[in-house]
Amino acid sequence: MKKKLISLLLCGAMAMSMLAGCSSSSSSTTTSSSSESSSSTESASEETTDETADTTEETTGGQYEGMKIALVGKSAGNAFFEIAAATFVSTVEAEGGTVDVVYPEEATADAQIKVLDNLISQDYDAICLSANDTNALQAKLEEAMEAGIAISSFDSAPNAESRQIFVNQAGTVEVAQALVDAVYDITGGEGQWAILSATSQASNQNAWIEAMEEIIENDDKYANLELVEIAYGDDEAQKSTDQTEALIQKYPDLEVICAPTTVGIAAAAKYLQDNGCSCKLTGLGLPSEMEAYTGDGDEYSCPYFYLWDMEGLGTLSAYATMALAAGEITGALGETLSAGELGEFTITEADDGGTEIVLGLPLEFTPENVSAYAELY
Ligand code: RAM
Repeated sequence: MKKKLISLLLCGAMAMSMLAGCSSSSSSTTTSSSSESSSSTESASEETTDETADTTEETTGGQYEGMKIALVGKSAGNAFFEIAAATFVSTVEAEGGTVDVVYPEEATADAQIKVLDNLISQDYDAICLSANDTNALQAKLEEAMEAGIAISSFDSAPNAESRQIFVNQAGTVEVAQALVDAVYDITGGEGQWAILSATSQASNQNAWIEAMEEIIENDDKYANLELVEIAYGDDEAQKSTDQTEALIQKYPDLEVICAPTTVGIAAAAKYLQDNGCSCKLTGLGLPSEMEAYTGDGDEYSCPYFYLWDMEGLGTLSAYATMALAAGEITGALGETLSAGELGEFTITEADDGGTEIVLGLPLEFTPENVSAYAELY
């Protein structure tokens, strides 16, 4: 609260600033690594071509020899998917299979349907996808399953009828609870906060937001937190920056923005820090993109944030997809999956009535550990 007070006072002195709650220049911030960080996300909306992983490397004659898998992300140019894809691909290749990593032209269901249309005719054993929409992909994914293609999902789940299994990076409620508690802690338990999400249709972001709202409604502890708006930056860096600016202008007393998207949080972190805003930030981010903005001092926009084991996500998704395609699991409740070094997992019931495998708990990134994690992802 003391830190908050000081930064409010600093900002108060600049009440004439065009940006409510922010100082007018970026003089107190480090900008070199900031721009590096944003450039990796800025390209997200521009890279639109299908990207195919190099599948020509020698395989090792593993237990899934010749298996052909497609991995479909939400959109191109998002480092989150590139990182998850890297371990997914290496895990499958080590077992003798191949992976084509394909990104839709934009983060929409229609663009993913186009991708799926193309993949269905190409003899894949399995498709593993992060869904841009909960229900809109159902007909196309059912068509794929009828054609004999195993359908798994990771990161963002299509509805229960559209998939055989969902690899959930961290329990939905656990993620929501961590974020709500961070907002509570950073605001000091009361005040205005806003959510900066990805697209309005994103299954995973909507599941987290719904769970956050439920937690807040059902516990008086959070009664003094006022959620003023849910804004959507569409997992595009520029749009996320614009949405952050709009929130700051619209709500001069805004205390915290929670961005449950790696693209959104990185864009907001840079904006808030460069403009010396008193509004702080938390959410889900990549340590490598958030390192420059994470710190205890007033000059940093983010005190701490969360994500999960990114390498584990790629690895577990790969093992689940291979086991499904090989018929070793069907995705039914109670089945077990052996995921190499990650160990054994049991298939459990997901909140939407389908099944899932949960990788683990959310990881917290603080000023103390962010640099070490930034070397990983
Ligand atoms: C973005 C994507 C992804 C989400 C992360 C946290 O990169 O929206 O689906 O899991 O953020």
